[in-house]
Amino acid sequence: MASQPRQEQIEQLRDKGYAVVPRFVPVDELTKLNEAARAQLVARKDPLEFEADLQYPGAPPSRTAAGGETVRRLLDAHGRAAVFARWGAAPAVGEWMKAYFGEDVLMSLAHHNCLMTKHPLYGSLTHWHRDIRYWSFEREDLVSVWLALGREEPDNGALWFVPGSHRMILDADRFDEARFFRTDRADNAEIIRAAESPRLAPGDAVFFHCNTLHSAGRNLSDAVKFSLVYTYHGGSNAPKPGTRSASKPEVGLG
Ligand SMILES: O=C(O)CCC(=O)C(=O)O
Repeated sequence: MASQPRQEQIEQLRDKGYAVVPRFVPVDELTKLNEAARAQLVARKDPLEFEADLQYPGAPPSRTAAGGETVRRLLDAHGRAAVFARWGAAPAVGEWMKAYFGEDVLMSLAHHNCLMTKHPLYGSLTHWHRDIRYWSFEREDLVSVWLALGREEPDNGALWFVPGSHRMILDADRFDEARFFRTDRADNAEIIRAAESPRLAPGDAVFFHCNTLHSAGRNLSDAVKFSLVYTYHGGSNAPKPGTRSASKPEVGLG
């Protein structure tokens, strides 16, 4: 099946808050990304984030408990491997983002910029949230690209999205102290009922808005799931000075 034209993908992102682009990464590059991902997981070089640090549901209670050394994110993907950096600033990504933002685009090195791993057994689920919760920019208009290096389906911890949630006005009391979307409220539960989990094949990409409510399940398969994730914003939407969002240099995509 042929991909939708880019403009339709962008309209879908504007409407639903996310858009899947099948076969976004060509097979030869996907092979290199997978080789680099596996080598990086074996090398375990800092900066790493562990499941035990996050304490999401299903995570080991501490780094010394069984499974406590399970890696959740290999941070600074851009600095880890040439092929990761190449995909962060790939022309296909840059053109997509420029068409969406309608101006020059910058990639944040402070947000996402990671290789996400989800392990069987100790890989935790992620509750409903908006990525913007800890980000500080002039406008809440950023887009992330999630590159699936392998298949991603509900049984191995795939993402779930609430269509249209990026356009919803949701007061602070709909979220808990960690700014997860509260599931104990009937009005929130009604919203979550509309969630969809797009099945991703290896090399597929999901573009999603920083205000789109999303979550992800546990990995019930027997293989680690790898995804490369970067975040972008338009040149006119600067990170606020003094915040974590402004703490690292950014990469221009022209
Ligand atoms: O893979 C997951 O558990 C979801 C990760 C996620 O939503 C995030 O890091 O914002």
